[in-house]
Amino acid sequence: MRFKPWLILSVIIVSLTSCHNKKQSAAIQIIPEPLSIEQNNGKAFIVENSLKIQLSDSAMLPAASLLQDITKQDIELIWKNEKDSSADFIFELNASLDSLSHEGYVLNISSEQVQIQSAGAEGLFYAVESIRQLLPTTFDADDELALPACRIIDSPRFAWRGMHLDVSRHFMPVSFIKKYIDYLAMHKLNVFHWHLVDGIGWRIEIKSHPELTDIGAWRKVKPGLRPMQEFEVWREGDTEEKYGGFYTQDEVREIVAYATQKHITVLPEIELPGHSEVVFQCYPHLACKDANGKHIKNTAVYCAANPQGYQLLEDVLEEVLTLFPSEYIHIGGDEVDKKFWNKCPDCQKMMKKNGYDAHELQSHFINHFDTWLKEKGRKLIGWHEILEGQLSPSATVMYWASEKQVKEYLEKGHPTVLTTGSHLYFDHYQGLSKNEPKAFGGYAPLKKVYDYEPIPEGLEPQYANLVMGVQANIWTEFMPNEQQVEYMLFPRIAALSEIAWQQKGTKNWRHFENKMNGMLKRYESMNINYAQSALRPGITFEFQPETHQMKVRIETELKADIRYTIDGTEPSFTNGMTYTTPFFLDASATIKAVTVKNGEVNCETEVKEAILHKAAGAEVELFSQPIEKYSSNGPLTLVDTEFGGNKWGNGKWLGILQKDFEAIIKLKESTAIQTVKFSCIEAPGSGIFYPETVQVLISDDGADYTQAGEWQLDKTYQKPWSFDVNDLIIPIEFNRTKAQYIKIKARYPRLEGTGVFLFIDEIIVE
Ligand code: TNX
Repeated sequence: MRFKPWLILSVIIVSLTSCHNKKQSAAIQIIPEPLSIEQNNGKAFIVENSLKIQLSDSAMLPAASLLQDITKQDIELIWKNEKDSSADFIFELNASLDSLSHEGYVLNISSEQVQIQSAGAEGLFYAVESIRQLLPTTFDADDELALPACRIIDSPRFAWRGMHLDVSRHFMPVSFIKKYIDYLAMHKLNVFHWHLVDGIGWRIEIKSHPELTDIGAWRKVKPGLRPMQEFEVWREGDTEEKYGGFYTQDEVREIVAYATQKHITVLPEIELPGHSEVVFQCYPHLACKDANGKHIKNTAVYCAANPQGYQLLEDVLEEVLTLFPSEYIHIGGDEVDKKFWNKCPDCQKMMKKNGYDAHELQSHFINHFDTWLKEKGRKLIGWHEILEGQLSPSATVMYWASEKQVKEYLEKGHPTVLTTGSHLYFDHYQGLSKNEPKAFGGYAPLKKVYDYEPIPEGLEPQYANLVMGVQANIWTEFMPNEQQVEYMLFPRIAALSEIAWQQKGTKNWRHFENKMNGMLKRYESMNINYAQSALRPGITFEFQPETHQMKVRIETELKADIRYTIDGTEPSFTNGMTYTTPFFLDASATIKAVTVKNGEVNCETEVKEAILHKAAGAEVELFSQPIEKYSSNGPLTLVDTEFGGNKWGNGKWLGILQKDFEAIIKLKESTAIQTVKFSCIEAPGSGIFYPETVQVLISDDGADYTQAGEWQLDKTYQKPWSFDVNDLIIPIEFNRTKAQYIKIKARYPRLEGTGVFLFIDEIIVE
């Protein structure tokens, strides 16, 4: 090839100019996405060693102090009303911007000055939070910092943008609560819902009832058991290890003041009338009575007929009100087990006298505090179960059931905060459970959270207007420490912030994915223990009936470079292939995949067996129908080569309730077979059990069947039902025989006191 000097020169010119341009117009990336970003070609504003900030109101101080934190510069405050051209930053309160709300802002950056205008101090603060994301991820105080010339207009979609934290199941120290508040502010969230009370730990000092924390803040550690299992408070003299903690009122004040500086409202939650086991270990006389008039020991619910219970709670709330200035007070109200009320002679008497059923008794309890709070100038908010019975119309609801029922609940007409359980429960898994630290259950990976649209389709505007906002919840049953809370919070908090802030219909996953590149680096620079789950490859199979092949997809949620092998060797930067598009397999294989970054493997190897067995894609006749919710892909679910794995709720299983399982698999032609493997799962806590027996019968004509093999469970079903989930592939082997029809029967265990599900997935024929 001839040397072409002009080609080299032009390549240099192109790369120089494109490099230059790139620097000028590196796209502005902000999470949550602002209403509009106009980037112009003007020169950047250079942040000098000391910053002059012009302000006119002390309400602007939190924004100024944030600016100092994020730029690491000294600041000089210029108190003045008229614009001062010598100022680097001008903060201005401008009532004419009210249409953007007090939290919206207009941010103008030119080479001379940065001007921020808002109708409220909150908006100024959020503009500075946006500026944080215009700065490099890491820098030193003496580095030259440039803010790109631009005009950003911003306004949030929802007024309530919340994040909850359960500090009862596991206690989190004050230092972490402050960090948590910083994380919220950074994502423009404005409510910190502090779940201070639950069954196994009382976490707020109450001066009039010191026992609540002297005793109720500490529990016995019972080796081998989870915190809630056989829960007992720890008392002076007990020899067991103790666990717990609580916040003194001074600490609470400190945290509320800290949050106020970040424009975050702290919403305290004091659970009533359920989730209160700990209270009855402190005060046994507040529990319901049994038929013999004795106070019940193990209950979670206040006796609804005992005025002393109401009095205790009023005393508690009285102190809570002095500590928390929030308009709303959360009183819990979820999962009240009414069986005690239905047996307690005092509750029974009260129900009879007032003509209440158990739901109405609950409403009586809730409405008592609704009235009480109203008299004190506050508003009650509670979990959506408070809608059972006759709820006071003024009560506000926090909804935590699944997305499917949102519409139905909103149509009941109460102002509502959506903390939708199917999408916004950050105690749920964010990756395949086999790869994740133990979590509560459920599945809420990053993209599922991101894609959530809170307002259901077809909802009348008068009901849509009842949605005050959204919130995600962190229940800490399985989060023993701060690191684990961070892991569950990040990066999903970024997705939450976009749902809460961005205008309806403007989200764009690809754009978010790009922005997350930078955001993850920012998290790294802040030493945040974010989950890498969205960067771990997931392998899925799709059987191709026409070609009898398996289509293999390897994907990550967030963009990453994937390397894989199909020969059982370890994929790495140098071994295996780079994944670009789905590929096809003609025979069974072990797929191994990793993501790579900067020349190194960036995650543990994901391994999945592709089993292309003889019944793949075969015709299946099902004699026992699954319930609708667990019917997955119908009969094909059993032969689609995609295994359910260890999650029964993932749409890859058939769930059959109180029925024996029976199905016939019809192969294309008479085929030599010698093994049938039956995949099942047990989750006793959810009523899912292994079968007692599995039988395989074979036939060549579909009429006469002979038994080929049988399997019997060799363990007894245990009580109390455990929350462990196990999956099992049962091999049934027999002499190699030719057959076209395979009948599989599985008997469900007849257990007392519970409905029994059989969950069945792939039936492998070899
Ligand atoms: C339900 S959501 C609860 C909590 C649990 C959570 C676990 C709600 C109001 N109550 O007590 O911690 O599920 O996901």
